[in-house]
Amino acid sequence: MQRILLNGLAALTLALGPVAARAQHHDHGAASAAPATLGASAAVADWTPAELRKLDLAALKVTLKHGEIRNLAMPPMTMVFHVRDAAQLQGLKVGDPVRFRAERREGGGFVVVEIQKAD
Ligand SMILES: [Cu+2]
Repeated sequence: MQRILLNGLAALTLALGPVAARAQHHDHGAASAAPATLGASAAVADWTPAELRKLDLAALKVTLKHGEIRNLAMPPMTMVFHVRDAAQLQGLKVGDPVRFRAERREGGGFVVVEIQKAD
């Protein structure tokens, strides 16, 4: 009985193996294709998903709970960013899902060069 079960599992693993391998290759292909569709802006700074946690219009600062920022080699975290242009914060409110592009700022810290509400 147990022998039959093990044989069954082995057959299942063999059957699923190639499917899993193909799925991984598919994901990898999709990820590497993404920067090409974003065009030149991807070379400047990647779009990163985040949640808007705090807005300080007077100080031109936002607190973002952000995903990995590839162009800054930064892992996901919650932190404060400077904002270059206050106009980009119009229509955004705390709790909004957003996407943004950030760069290292002259004089320290990081600056959001573009931010928009995510769908
Ligand atoms: Cu960060």
